[in-house]
Amino acid sequence: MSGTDLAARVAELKRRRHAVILAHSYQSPEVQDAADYVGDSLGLSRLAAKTDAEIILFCGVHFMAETAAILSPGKTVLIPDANAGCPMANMVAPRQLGEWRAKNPDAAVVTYVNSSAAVKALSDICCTSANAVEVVASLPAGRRTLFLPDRNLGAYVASRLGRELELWDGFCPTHERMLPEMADAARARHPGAILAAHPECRPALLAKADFVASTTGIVEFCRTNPAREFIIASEIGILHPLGKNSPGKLFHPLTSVADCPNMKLNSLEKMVWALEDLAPVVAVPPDIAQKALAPITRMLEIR
Ligand code: CIZ
Ligand code: SF4
Repeated sequence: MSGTDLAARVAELKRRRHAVILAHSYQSPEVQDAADYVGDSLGLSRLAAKTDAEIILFCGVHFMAETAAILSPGKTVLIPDANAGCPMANMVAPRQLGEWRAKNPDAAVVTYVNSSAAVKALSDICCTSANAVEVVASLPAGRRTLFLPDRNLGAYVASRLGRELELWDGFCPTHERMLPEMADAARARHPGAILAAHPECRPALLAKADFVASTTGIVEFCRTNPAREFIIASEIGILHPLGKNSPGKLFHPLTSVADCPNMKLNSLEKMVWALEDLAPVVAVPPDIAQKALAPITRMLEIR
């Protein structure tokens, strides 16, 4: 089947199944275009909780579908490819967090949503890249704080707030591939362009950026900024919503190697299969879902 035929088949199955399709802005363009909503993991999970649809096809990575399942008990959450995991989320196991907590019994534990439900279940509060600064700022300033799994986002939050955080040594392999010298090369290629970067990038690269924000923050910044030309240091899927939201502006990826292979496991063909078979289902065991809901809810109350 051609891409157009597959997209038509997805639309037909979606109607027949009364499903809603959510896609992360790091998905490939054709997957994003087949979705009802495109956004970040938190925005999409909020939509998942609100929708009347009983079936949610979540085109993203596993932890995102898990968060949607936790916030939408009773709904069926499908993911096109069950192997679409996030290496950063896999860099901390529940046992390791348990040990870290035991060594720091008085510390608060802030967990980035890029983590498994079982790790969230052992945490005090969650955060996303859009609200990490506000979440950490909500904790008492003198309180010892463990931040996981992303050392880069943690270091960024610490520097923004002038606070010390204990950082887990995790990172996103895709964002880590972007190096500070690439910023100099991109600026030389595109003089005058504004450099916007995601806080999962290395601190030395963030130091060279004009603006640092989450995916939603970058899209909004570029849409409203009067400049016409931008260099983007984030996963390259974001170029698609950037182009759609800011027609007529020019976006250059910092590098084409920032392409997350896990995000790209999902495809139109696998979306068809998922809607035909109602599988693979992403389900979180009820005891873990219940424990993980508390730190997620605490985060949602802040922002
Ligand atoms: O939370 C998300 O969706 C991720 C992984 C990135 C972002 O900045 O939105
Ligand atoms: Fe995980 Fe990085 Fe891929 Fe996002 S881009 S899913 S953080 S590996």
